[in-house]
Amino acid sequence: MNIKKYKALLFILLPILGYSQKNPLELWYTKPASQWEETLPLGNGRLGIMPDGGIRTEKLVLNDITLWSGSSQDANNYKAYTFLPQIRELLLANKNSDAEKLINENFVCTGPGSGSGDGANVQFGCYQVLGNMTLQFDYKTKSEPLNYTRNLDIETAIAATQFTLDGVTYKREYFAGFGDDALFVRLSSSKKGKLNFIVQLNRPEHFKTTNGADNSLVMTGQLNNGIDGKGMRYKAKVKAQLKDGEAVFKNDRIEIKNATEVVLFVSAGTNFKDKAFESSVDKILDAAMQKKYQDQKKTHIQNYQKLFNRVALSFGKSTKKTVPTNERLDAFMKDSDSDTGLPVLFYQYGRYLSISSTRVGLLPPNLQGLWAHEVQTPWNGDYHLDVNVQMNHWALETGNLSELNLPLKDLVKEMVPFGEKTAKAYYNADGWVAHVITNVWGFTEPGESASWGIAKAGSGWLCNNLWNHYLYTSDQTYLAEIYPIIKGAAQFYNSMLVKDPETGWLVTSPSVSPENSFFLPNGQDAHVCMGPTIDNQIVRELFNNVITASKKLGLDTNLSTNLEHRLQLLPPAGVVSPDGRIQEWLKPYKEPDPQHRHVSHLYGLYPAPLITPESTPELAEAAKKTLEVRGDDGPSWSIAYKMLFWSRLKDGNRAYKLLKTILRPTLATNINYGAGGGVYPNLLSAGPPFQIDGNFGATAGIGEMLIQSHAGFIEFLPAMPDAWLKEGEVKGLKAEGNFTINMKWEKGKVTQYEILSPSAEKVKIKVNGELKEITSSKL
Ligand code: FUC
Repeated sequence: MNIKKYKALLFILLPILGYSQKNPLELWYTKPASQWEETLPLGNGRLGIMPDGGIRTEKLVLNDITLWSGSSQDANNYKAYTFLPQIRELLLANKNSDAEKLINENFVCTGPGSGSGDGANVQFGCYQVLGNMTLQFDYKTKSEPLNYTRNLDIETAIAATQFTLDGVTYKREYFAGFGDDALFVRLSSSKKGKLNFIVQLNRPEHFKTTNGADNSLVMTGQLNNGIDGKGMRYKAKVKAQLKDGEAVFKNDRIEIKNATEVVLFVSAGTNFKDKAFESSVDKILDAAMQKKYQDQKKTHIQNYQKLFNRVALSFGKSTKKTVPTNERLDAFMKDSDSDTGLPVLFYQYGRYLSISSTRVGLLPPNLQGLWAHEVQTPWNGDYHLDVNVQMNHWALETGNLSELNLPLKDLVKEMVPFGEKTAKAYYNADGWVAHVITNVWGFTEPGESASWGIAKAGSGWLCNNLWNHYLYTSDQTYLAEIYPIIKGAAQFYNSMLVKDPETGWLVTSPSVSPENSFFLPNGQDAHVCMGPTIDNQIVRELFNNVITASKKLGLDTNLSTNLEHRLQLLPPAGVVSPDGRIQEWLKPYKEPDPQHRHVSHLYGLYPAPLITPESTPELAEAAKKTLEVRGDDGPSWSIAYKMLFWSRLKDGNRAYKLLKTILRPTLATNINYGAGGGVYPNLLSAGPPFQIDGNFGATAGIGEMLIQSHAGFIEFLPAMPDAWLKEGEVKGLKAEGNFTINMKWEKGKVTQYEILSPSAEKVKIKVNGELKEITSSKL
């Protein structure tokens, strides 16, 4: 084979084999974590472990993505629909506050709902920490350690701690297995027999530890279901393999004495969809212990890299790897342009966090992904449907992790029967609806307070995520699977829309613009309204998608004809207010909080493709004004959302400014609704508190700065900041239509590119400002 042919073959094979990473992709520190937000997150999509790297005591927080308190419930108020006419009349008469009162009395969920976000002991429930594994060391010396480092290598999904004490080097290595489905901690000392420590398992409540008959330490318990205490059951089990020394098993501990090397195996599970979870835990542990540690580690790395190495990125050379990550963040605040490696690391960290916090066949990442260290996680660690869970998935398609969208699809599919009951109970409507929050128990009812709980964009917004996966994969079997879901969501909106007499448009009623409020002409502060812009945009987009799907699948001609007719009667994708912004409500109300964190009325700009600079230039201009007034701050997810908006508006420097804002170092953990988002030293995003949507949103934002494909063509480098123009390379990013993109650029110009797809296809692209049609290369 000649060299040219060999090179071509390599180029074709690379997307399958994976790309090697040019930038060192590592987080590292010179001190143990002093609070949980400094610990390093590891996860295999089901089990999580966060080591703090403590020297004399190490605490490792354990998680299982399925571990929820609460239980399935029916919190529908089946009389609610009888109040609907009255609520709507009050809204038509501009008596929004009276409507809100009536909703609070008769139109919210029954019972405590989310428990005001503190729902661990009510039926809504809460995603909880599985437990803590603590290791208490006895080094038999009072000396202080030297050369301490701890790190997380996201190329291998392995963390490590290392230090020297009295001439002995101690090493710990941790990973959440992508081979056997267990957690692994390997400890070693450079001199024989120096490992002396106690292993314990505990959690803040509902636990019992025992000494398993098979030389193990076992923790079991049952969480509160919000009724009689008999909720979800769990089991966590630890076993140890030693080189030298001995392990003594006591009721609440394993005592390791004089060992040179110890591997701790942790297996865990819950009875969420697994009645035999106790024996599953045992089996997984036994299988894991059969293999040599080095083989286990090798399989782990291979399996992880199958996903991770699909994408490689570089914005030129960066030398900042030599600085610990916390100091690197500080330096980035002062001079960001010289560290082009940090945005690459942050992008790949987002992909790492996705791979680690969800897996096909299981649950999507919740508000904290997979990682929680309390029994009352902020906002119940639930699935918020008014931006947060959707944002958790926005980076996946461009980031070539498409299949990780499927757990969300599964969750939504399971919500449908619950949402059908809710649609009937409150609106006497067809189809299904979900409001603002859901959990693993299928909650679809309005939240407990009208001010936020009556938002009804949740189900429609979820359908946008489901649809995007289709756009990127062109998978017709998948389309057939999601069709009943998106059709049911469209049927709901279609059967509950009412005519606004002033404009003649069909709108939702009652609703809210997520979590925001406005002033009525009489000065009263109100939330509840008719036809907030987000609902109008969601209904428009959803109807369009259902029409497209029904035609592709050759189904439901009558329904799609009806939706085509109804589309004509919907409000436009945006209305420009007298002051030049996109109006958030049907009327140009004054706002108590013009810089409110939610920017729901730009849903049509992102994620939906309803507003683009090319197709709707006036609305794009109005979107810019909206964003200028909203400002560039907020909790991290809000900053990330603004980064995405500015990317779609093709302003790379502004998007970059927002990225820098997200990367502001913080250690704050208070619940924040205003300005002040950032990242913790472990690069997890801070609202504060820790909320993973900021990571995933910013990852999506970087993807959107490099490639956009929502407007009928693939645009290369649509929103590049000056700082990244000099040189760069991208391999393996994806565009709509199942295209894989490789490209290189220099001095702001794309110098090389390649578009790959399963079969050669014609595709419109925009490269260096020029729009053209080319044929893709066969993958
Ligand atoms: C919504 C947001 C908050 C927070 C919470 C989980 O209520 O407005 O900022 O992200 O979800």
